[in-house]
Amino acid sequence: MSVEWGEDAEVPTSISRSRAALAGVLATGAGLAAAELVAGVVGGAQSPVVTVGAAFIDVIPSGLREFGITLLGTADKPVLITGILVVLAAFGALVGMVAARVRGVGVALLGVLALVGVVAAVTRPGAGPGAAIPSVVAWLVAVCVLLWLLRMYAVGAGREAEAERRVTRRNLLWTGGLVVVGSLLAVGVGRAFAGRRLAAEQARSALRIPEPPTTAPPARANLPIPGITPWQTPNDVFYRIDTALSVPMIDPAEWRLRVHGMVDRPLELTFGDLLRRRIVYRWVTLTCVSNVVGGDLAGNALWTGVPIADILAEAGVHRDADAVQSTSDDGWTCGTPLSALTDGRPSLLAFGMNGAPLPFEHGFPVRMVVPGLYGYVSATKWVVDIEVTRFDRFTAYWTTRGWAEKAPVKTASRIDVPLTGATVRTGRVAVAGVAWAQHRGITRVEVRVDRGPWQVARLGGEPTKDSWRQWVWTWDATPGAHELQVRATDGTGVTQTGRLADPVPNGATGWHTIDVQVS
Ligand SMILES: Nc1nc2c(c(=O)[nH]1)N[C@H]1C(S)=C(S)[C@@H](COP(=O)(O)O)O[C@H]1N2
Ligand SMILES: [Mo]
Repeated sequence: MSVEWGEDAEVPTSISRSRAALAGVLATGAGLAAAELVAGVVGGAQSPVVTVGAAFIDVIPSGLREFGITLLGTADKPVLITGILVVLAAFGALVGMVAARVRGVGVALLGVLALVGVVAAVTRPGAGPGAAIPSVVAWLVAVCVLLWLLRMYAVGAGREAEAERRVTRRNLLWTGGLVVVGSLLAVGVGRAFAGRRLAAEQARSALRIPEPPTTAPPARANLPIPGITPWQTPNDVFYRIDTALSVPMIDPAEWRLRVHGMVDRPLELTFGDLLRRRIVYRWVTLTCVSNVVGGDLAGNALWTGVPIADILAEAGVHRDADAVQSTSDDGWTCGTPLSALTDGRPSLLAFGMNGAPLPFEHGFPVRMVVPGLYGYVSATKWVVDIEVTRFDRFTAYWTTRGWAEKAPVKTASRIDVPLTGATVRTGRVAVAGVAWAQHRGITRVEVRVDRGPWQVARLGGEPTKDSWRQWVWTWDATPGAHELQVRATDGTGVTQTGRLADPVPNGATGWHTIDVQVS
């Protein structure tokens, strides 16, 4: 077997054109198959063949497009896809033959192909940067397979060439078979994922959830300051944090929630069961423990859901329990103090966000929302299991990785305008932002300039103490370089500490500080 692996530089090797072409076709196919797999698994990404087809339809002259549709009718799409595959196969054959002579040029040609896929994908309407992933993976896989096959198919030019030829003929069969079977598997798995995704997407679009009386923010919550963070965060810009490489795509018809552990009556709830319960609408600001001082890992939304307390009461929680361990569909775990779920605050099993069904990335069909606790200890998305237990009996996902077991939100405030580093005009300047201390509320925000005396800011309305609050302070700015700082005081009368602390293990502290130029 030394032939396959011992291809040392002194022995000239050769490879027939047909074998090289075959290697190129197989490699291109393997790359595309890998892309199908990735596109199926990764949300927001699509098969390059499909995206290139769609882009092609968009760029050809409309006359030609109409002609194609008239000529082919409903067969136009299969014909287009077949056409793309034929072109790809021809291109793959060419790549193989070129690469047999100069590896680098073959690799580059595959790169050009991948680039077409990337450009087609990221220019699709609504495409995110993730849309490029399948084509990039396709390129990497195609290159690896190509280099491997060329190596396996090469024949030494020396005396033993005939024996080698027999070996490589065998290689041809098993390597080719391996690539074909692997590719088919990848396509199959990718398609299965994509099918599940499609079913969940259709189920979400068809889903009707109870509508809140209004999704508009309460009057006075928003201050009329240009550049300030809107009090309500729209779903599509709401920060997203989770460990899910592939967003769980759950059909609500198949969703079940187990409620068990230290309870008298374990429950299993369907989505329909949830809809038939007492439903509430609550504004709650979510924040991430990883948020740095001045950071933007926070958002405020109107959540529709069922109070977790109602469900726990029905299950009958044992007196000696002190925690709930919740688990997501993808196995992420979270530990929440029982008290935060039963003390009357609006801790919800939420299925609506700003009036719409939860977006998939935010936990569709059902997630937890608990005001006053950081997300990693309360806000389980895609929740499927709630176990009433004790903190001394389990360790949740982030707690095993060095984060605190319990993590109430720390009082925080942020300057949104002016931006740090900005240049503003001398005179009256609106310094404004948001402050949060969920479930304690914000009662005062103060600003200081160049470490001078603290000045009290005007606050926006506070429809609930579970949401953040806007604030504004009018600064009489004088020319030169200045430093601005903000601090907030919560409903218990405690003022935010200026001591700097990192997010690890239980949340950052410190006053948000910015520098501005006044001219
Ligand atoms: N299933 C699951 N739920 C999760 C997480 C996760 O990784 N997996 N991350 C948590 C963290 S750390 C935060 S800050 C919030 C963020 O919620 P969002 O993405 O809707 O803003 O979700 C929480 N819920
Ligand atoms: Mo988080």
